[in-house]
Amino acid sequence: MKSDSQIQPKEWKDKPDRTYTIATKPGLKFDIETITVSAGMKVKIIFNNNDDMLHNLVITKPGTADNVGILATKMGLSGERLNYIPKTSDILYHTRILQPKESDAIYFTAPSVPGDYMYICTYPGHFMVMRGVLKVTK
Ligand SMILES: [Cu+2]
Repeated sequence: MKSDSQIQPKEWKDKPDRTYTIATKPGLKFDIETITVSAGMKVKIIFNNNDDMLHNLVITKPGTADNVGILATKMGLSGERLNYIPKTSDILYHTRILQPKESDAIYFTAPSVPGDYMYICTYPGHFMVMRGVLKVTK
């Protein structure tokens, strides 16, 4: 399996507080649809694309997932090259777009504001169903 994992931030002296592995399932699904973390926690998400389609994992600000998905869909032919990541401040963290059987990892500090941060796949046509929630608690 090819892996282009991003590198853990240097300022993290220790391992992430939490590591999650999320995979894809047939029918445009993430196999984990809820993750709960505390505000400010250091999180690593490994994303494995087990499917035979292209997918990414994009974490969005509360209430913005649908708009982000629509923006990505409008990227047209340049979308794949840009990982279907539209230019918007509503995206907090994201993997690259993964070919079938590829894997990627992202490291981030959980938002300081509690709330439901939806994660979606922004490949065109997927965001309506391919979604989960990163729940940030105090
Ligand atoms: Cu997808």
